[in-house]
Amino acid sequence: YVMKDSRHSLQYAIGLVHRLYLNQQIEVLVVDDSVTARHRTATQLRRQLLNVHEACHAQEALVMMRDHPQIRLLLIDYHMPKIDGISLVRRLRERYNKQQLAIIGISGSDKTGLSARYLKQGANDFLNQPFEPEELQCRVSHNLEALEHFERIQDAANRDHLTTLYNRRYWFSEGQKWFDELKEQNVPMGICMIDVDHFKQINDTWGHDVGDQVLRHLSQQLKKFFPDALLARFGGEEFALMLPRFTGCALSNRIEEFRLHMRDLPLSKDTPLFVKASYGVLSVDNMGLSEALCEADRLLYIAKTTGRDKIMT
Ligand code: GH3
Ligand code: MG
Ligand code: MG
Ligand code: MG
Repeated sequence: YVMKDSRHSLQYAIGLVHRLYLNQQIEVLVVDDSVTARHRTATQLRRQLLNVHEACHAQEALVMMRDHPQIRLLLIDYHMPKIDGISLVRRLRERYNKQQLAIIGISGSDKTGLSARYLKQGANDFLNQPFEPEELQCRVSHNLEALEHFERIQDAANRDHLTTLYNRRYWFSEGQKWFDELKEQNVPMGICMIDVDHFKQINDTWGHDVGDQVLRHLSQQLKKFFPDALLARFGGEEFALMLPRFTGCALSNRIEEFRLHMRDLPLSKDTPLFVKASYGVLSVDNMGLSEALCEADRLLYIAKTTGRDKIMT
């Protein structure tokens, strides 16, 4: 990657190297009916180590967006047959907001105030053709950086810093959406509340850092074990799960499996510490989200007061 002399580019380059290291290439889409122009733009973007898709008209672009949900940025030419670039922006904005997806409008001429029209329809930026490779590179970098900044701000607001699980507030707002959608589609669901047993003792015996490690360890295992669940750290050593499609025995068996898995899994090779916890497990029927959570919490309390290290349904 050719580093330019601004701090922004340096940060971008570091981010790029990091993503390459993690094998997470950023996907972009160039939409242009002119083969020559499209190839030129795509080639320049590939030099920026981006994973570039190409579409020759709007309809193809919409299909690609559906098939490649990882696409983060689009460059859209104006003059195209059937659906022009601005109409395509309008359609895309019905589905993706500016913070999810960056759009840069492109046109050969700006005589008709095209840039303003693009921006009004929700494009993030505009490029006049022919453009310098460096201008393309800068605009693309700036727009990707803006998306990343927004993502970081969002994560800071919605996630717990220690475990990177969602926080309680976000779990509730996202959970309500899941809840409503699942109800509408008649999909049953389970809710589980977890509280680590005698966590204060773990802190007192092993130290606060090991206590933190325990919370991260439990969170990682939750993510692995329940990839389709909505997970949160509610605070302290308390966690919540929403599990679509799991109720009754299937739900309690799955949670029991996890409980046993955790109590057999040492914190690390050198730390023979096994995480025991109590679980309140509820199959949701005719109730609201808050009510369901209260009920799961009540079951958790019963698990706590009747011996701990168990699930209560
Ligand atoms: P019980 O089995 O009844 O749940 O007992 P407990 O010790 O797990 O529960 P208690 O509520 O008495 O103590 C929770 C402890 O968790 C107290 C608090 O210092 C500790 N704690 C809360 N947040 C963190 C954290 O982020 N890191 C660490 N290491 N400890 C935390
Ligand atoms: Mg064209
Ligand atoms: Mg506890
Ligand atoms: Mg607690």
